[in-house]
Amino acid sequence: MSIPMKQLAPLFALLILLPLALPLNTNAKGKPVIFDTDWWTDVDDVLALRLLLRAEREKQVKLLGICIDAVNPWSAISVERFCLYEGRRNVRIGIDFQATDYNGKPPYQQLLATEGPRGRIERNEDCEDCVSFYRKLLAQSKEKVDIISVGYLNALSRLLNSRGDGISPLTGRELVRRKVRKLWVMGGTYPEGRENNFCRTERSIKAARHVCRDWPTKITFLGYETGIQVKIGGSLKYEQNGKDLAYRALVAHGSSKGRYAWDPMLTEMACRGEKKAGYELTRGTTEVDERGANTFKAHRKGRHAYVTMKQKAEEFCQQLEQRLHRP
Ligand SMILES: [Ca+2]
Repeated sequence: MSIPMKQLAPLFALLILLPLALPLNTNAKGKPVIFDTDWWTDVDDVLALRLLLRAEREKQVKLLGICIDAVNPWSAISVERFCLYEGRRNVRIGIDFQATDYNGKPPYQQLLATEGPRGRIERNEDCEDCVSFYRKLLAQSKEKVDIISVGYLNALSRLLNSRGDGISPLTGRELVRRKVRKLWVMGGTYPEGRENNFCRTERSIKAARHVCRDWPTKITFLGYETGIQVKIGGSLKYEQNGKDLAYRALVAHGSSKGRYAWDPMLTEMACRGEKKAGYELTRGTTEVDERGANTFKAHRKGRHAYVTMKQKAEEFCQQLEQRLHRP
């Protein structure tokens, strides 16, 4: 049977529009999450995303979308193609298009963009800006959403500053207050110190100060001092004769023996909950100064908390290392 082109035209139009109008992932079970990553100079974001997508397959979470908070030429295409490599299609991606000043050479993004399966994204501009991305996902979600931040906080700061618009009459802060359950942040050093995700640039410092001061929900932080005790990923060398794409990203980063697990630990904890994942909480308030250094004032009713490991570091290593492999 042949169908006249005229009848097919609306279908083609719909197919062209599809990348910009993907349905929300509302049928999957698990708590809804948005992943916010710099996907930039460090490779632990790649391992974190692998763990997150595994948690989604296990129905612990449902991934509503990924926000990239630092722009490089291969940001969106490499994120999408790594997701496809992991078997996750149609992931919604937003970008903070203002964050073009995190200088450096992207160590593994071109590799993922070249070697991963081809998807619908060819350039960053195929994605929407982080503010409308977040506002849409939050406004449309019927359940409260957890946000997992393993990068800089500039996209979340811009979300807080956003005004009511055609997506929602609510301000960004009010939208967060009503629609976000909890924010999970890899950032800072506890109880005090100076760490990259807060202090890297003027942009990251301003954003970290803003989010720590004004974010209206609970925040759980995992700091530099925790991730530096756990190194993972080296055993991926034995997966697919060394051709596993996450392992090749580690090699491209110069971390063939593994990388410290800041982002993977935070992500796994966000999926499972602090206690189940083996952490103890200290409640209080995190403050960030104009140099990007942070202090933590402990008090029982604080909206913030940072975590310390209840198990030995080797146990975290073993558990996370194992979860990086395909079951
Ligand atoms: Ca990161």
